[in-house]
Amino acid sequence: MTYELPKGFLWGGATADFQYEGGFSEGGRGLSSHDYETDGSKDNPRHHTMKMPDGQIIAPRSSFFYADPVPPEAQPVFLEDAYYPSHQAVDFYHHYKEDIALMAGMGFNVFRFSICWSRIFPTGEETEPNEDGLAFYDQVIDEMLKYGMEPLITICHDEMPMHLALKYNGWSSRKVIDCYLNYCRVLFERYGDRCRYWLTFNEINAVRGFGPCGTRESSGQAHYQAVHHMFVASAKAVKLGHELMPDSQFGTMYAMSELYPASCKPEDVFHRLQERRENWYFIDTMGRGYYHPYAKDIWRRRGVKEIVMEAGDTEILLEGQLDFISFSYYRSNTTKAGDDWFTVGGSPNPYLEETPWGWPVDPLGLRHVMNEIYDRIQKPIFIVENGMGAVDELDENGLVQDDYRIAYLRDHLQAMADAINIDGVDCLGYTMWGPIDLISLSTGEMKKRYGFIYVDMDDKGRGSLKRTPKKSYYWIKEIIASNGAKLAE
Ligand code: BGP
Repeated sequence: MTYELPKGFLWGGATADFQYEGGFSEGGRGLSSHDYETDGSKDNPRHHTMKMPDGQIIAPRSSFFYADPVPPEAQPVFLEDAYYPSHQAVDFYHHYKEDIALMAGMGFNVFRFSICWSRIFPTGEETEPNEDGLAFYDQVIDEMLKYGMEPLITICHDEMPMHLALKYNGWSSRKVIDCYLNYCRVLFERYGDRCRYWLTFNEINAVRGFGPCGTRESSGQAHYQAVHHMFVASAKAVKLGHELMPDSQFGTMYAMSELYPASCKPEDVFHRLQERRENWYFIDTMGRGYYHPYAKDIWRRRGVKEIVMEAGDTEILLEGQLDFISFSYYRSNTTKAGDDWFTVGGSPNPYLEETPWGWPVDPLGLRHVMNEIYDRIQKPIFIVENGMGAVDELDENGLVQDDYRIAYLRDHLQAMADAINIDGVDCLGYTMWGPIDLISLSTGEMKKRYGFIYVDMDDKGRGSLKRTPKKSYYWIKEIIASNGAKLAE
């Protein structure tokens, strides 16, 4: 069986503004909810730096699954001795021409990036957008189009203007839906003539805590209410987008690890179903346009008393269904009765190797997930993140010989091609995470690198920021040029 993919398959890379763009105080950009999040490491979680009214500094953990609650009276503060990776990131803001040319050099025909909401609406509540911010993304889009690269735009990648997070407690308020739609309208009117593919949110099923969805509490009630507002906002954005841009196609992005029961013990298998539904909850609601009956069981188990809905919410969920289902896939997880991803964590899988950051490597899991999603929601899918975070060392010639990355990507791309060519899954494309090294979301490090292109920068932002293609750069170029056929070699 060939690994060659159907004609028109989209090959590219994916990034997020606060991990890649930098330029945080330039071009009229407002503060974003990740801006006061410190760096960290695998064993040292990232923090928000906050000040209490009595001057006491507090540092709640910001890691999304285990985020600490943020007291309502706490205000963000920048500390002189802290490092905030989003401020410079790897400076796409000033390197976009060079970076896009490098991506074009690999043959990318799509590039996924996120627009920084506070670059367009600095507080989220202005009546007029920030023209400098809009002009920046005009230049980025035009530069991509020069090379025949389709933009795939994430409207909201785990962030929001700080002002909205503080004033409204993020997505827990319906007010934020209006702010978001205002923002979407501006994007659609400005870029709709050049951009077809849109994602309303990133990893909507994973966002918890103050950074990603802006709520100060990480409790089930606050979280699921905020998520309901995000569902409504997404559906309204899809409807508006289809009206303003008839050729547009919309997805929302989900974090989709494979999930195995730790044994064939019926209790473990049933527990796997319940844990899996914590993810299906998001895909089912947005892909089908209504809450599945099992939602009530999730709310009960997660301590949700009631999801407050307004008249029209049910209708809009149906009207604003997604056109395709997009997801990230990095790893698999294993679960047994008594495990809880949000509290206890999962179980080890003795059959799989792990990356240096402890993420099990599981290419066949990708094929399985693609099938599961496509069987469930009969809409095209789109893999919009995949890749391996690794420590890259420069050799004596200043090059990175990243055979481990090539092996990871080859195995995952072969699995993807099998899902398409053998299992018949309709997949629009594949965008590898972080084609140019960027800041890690979970740890805030630079050391955890994903790219085909090395960036000379360390964990504290020191370095020339020089970009150098790695061995994998030349490998993926060949794979893309053959539309996958060379994966067989
Ligand atoms: C996803 C996010 C990305 C990205 C990626 C890799 O959850 O959508 O923003 O960073 O994971 O994770 P990390 O950077 O923590 O290695």
